[in-house]
Formats: sequence, C-alpha cells, structure tokens
Amino acid sequence: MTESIYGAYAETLQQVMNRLVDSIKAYNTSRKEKNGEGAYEHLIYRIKSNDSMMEKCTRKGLPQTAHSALWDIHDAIGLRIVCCFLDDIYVNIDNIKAIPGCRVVEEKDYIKNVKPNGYRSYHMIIELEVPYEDANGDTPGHYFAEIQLRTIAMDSWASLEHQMKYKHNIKNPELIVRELKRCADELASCDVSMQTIRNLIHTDQ
Ligand code: 0O2
Repeated sequence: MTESIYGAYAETLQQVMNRLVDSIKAYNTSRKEKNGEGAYEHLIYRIKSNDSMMEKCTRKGLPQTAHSALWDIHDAIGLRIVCCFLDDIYVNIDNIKAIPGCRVVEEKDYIKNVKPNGYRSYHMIIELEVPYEDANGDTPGHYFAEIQLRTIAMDSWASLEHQMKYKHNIKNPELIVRELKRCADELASCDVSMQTIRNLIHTDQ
C-alpha cells in the first residue's frame, strides 16, 4: 500500500475536518430549532485523495511531502455547503467567520464575479487553530480548509459542467460553451426570483 502524503498527520487532518463539520452542522441545527429553517440544504466534505494531492503538488512545483500538502496547499480539507437561497450563503459565511480559532485567508466571490463559463460559487480558504500538532511541528497547530458555498441551482450546474468537461471530441465546442453559459445565467435569474418569493412570504408573516 502507498503511504499517505499526509504521513503522520493523516489522522489529525480527519479530526480537524470533523471539528469544522461539527461546528457548521451545530449551527444548522440551532437555526432549525430557532426559525424552523436550517442554514443550508446539504453539506458535503472530503479529505483530498492521495493521488489528487500528489498531482497538485507536482503541478505547483512542490515536493510531494506532508508539509506541501498541509501548509503550501490549502484544500486538503474541502467542504461544500449547498444552500436553498442566495441569502443563506451569506448567513453561512458570517457563521464560519465567527468560529473560534478561524481566520479567513482568502475569499473568491464567483457569485459577484462570475467566471466567463458561467461558474458561480463563493470560495473561502480558512486557517484553523487547533489543539493538535501541525505540519511545522507547532502545537497548537494551524490547518487550512477550502469551503465552497453555493445554491442548489449553482451546484447542479457545476456538477453537470464538471461531468461534461471530460467529454472530448465534441463537434461544436463553441456552441456547448455558449449554451452552458446561457443555462448558468438562467439558473442565476431563478435564484434571484426564488429569493424574492421567499422575502415576500416572510414579510407576509
Ligand atoms: P476538486 O476535486 O473539486 O477539489 P487551485 O485550487 O489552485 O487548483 P484555483 O483556481 O486557485 O485552483 O481555485 P478556485 O478557483 O478557488 O477553484 C477550485 C475549485 O473550484 C475546483 O476544484 C472546483 O471544485 C471548483 N471550480 C472552479 N472553477 C470551476 C468551473 O469552472 N467549473 C466547475 N464545475 N467547478 C469549478 P478542482 O481543482 O476541480 O478540484
């Protein structure tokens, strides 16, 4: 069996991810109890696979070490929070920023700054201080995580576009790119309408 690129930190990495996930889930539960509606529709998470992390180290010109994987690369831990409504994305962002020991390192707002292909999502890189040793040998340690936040509509578009990216020998790639962009924009317009409907329902109550 090939040894994990995360080496002696593999188990800790899992613990750090679990702490983060538990905190986000607890917030969702408390909102549900208070408002009857959770903060998100679903949450998925993963530790980047060994092969994928090794490939990324090489692509970035880094040695394939635990230090590269946990210190120089920031998405060994990856979470995706899929929300029903646009406003919920920002509710979750505020909650994440308030997690004790969490510092935001980078934010990419592909909702305001839509990628040319139509991709929409809010990406955050956070640094977490935890009571475990990190890849520099320090305790408390620091670990990074990438969190992607999207609506259900953005998520369904990204999943289908991701699948189709790997299809080669497409006869008319320009048309496909144009149509994908059109679908992304139509879905974005639906997100705005659904948010408006929700606001109307809430003001009526
Ligand atoms: P996976 O398996 O999803 O983790 P880098 O992280 O340095 O390689 P960059 O450009 O700094 O790349 O990161 P960025 O823009 O924050 O995007 C990284 C992740 O966002 C991707 O991860 C995708 O999950 C998602 N993403 C970004 N752009 C697109 C897009 O056009 N279409 C879709 N479907 N997803 C996108 P990876 O690298 O795919 O790996």
